[in-house]
Amino acid sequence: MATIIKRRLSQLALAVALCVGGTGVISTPASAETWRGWNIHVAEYPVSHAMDFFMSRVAEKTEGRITGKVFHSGVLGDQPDAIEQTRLGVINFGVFSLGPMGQAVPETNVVSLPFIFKGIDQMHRLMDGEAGEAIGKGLEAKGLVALGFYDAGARSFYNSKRPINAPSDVSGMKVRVMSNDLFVGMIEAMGGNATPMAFGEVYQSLKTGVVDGAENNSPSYESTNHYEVAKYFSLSEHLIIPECLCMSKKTWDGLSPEDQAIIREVGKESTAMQRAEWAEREKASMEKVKSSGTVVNTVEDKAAFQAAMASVYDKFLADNPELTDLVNLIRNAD
Ligand code: BDP
Repeated sequence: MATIIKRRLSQLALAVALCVGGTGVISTPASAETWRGWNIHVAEYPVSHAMDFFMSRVAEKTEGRITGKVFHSGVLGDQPDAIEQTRLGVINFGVFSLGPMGQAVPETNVVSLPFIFKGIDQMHRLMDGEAGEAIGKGLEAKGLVALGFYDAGARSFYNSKRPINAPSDVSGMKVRVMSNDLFVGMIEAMGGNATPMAFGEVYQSLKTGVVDGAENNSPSYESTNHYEVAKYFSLSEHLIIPECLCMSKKTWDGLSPEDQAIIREVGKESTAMQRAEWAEREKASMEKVKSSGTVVNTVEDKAAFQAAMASVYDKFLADNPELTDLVNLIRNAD
């Protein structure tokens, strides 16, 4: 502790000396930075734990050059807003689902295509490899530096009306989706009415019947208490959308190469931690919702849902021919 204080004092002395004696422009070492991290989830959630770990480990490994705080529960704003704020450097980092990122970063749309990944392990492999690299480049071009891709499992439908076993069961249903035209197309392809809406508004909307259903992974279904107001949970697993631990490029560009290396490393550690905790939380969340009277069914005929998505793929590829290779890279991977 005493060493940190001493180091901070000497940094301060150096900063003052540079300001007084010279141009007023301080290069390295920068005086201590305080970061703000955005998170949509409640504090007791795998994403939240991994983000808190990230921030405290960054502070520790940079010996106090960088400190900061993660703001949970979306208090710094909705996801689409927070993405913009992070691009602008007003927010320094966040964990964003790639789902609502499509507007800002077209490459991310590829992982919002229904059934594109064959499973979670494959998603990890591809996101840690070529697909993640291509998406990372897209993010960087739009002002975001990807430090790792967290797990968000597979998303399934839930609603207050009936179990869903076939695409026709979605027909006529009002379903909340994340803000992205792709998800609107996905629901419409099954004859449902899609309502894009902020995450924080879904509970009330389900409760009052503004929407009949929504779709998400089991930890989000559980942590938001949506299971209390939408008791049919149908395991369609139609979307596997990773989440990005992303930094503002504006913040990133102001860091020394030494601190950038530390942050890359801590990003990897926090990603590994999140993925491990995620797997545990999925099990715990399923148990909790089942024991509270939720009616859970496994969708046996996923092929029927996949077939219903043909028009979504056709439209996407027609509108984004430049992303065909990336789509095929994932679609054709083992
Ligand atoms: C959760 C994601 C979160 C999204 C939310 C949603 O972790 O980033 O905002 O779904 O449906 O699974 O909006």
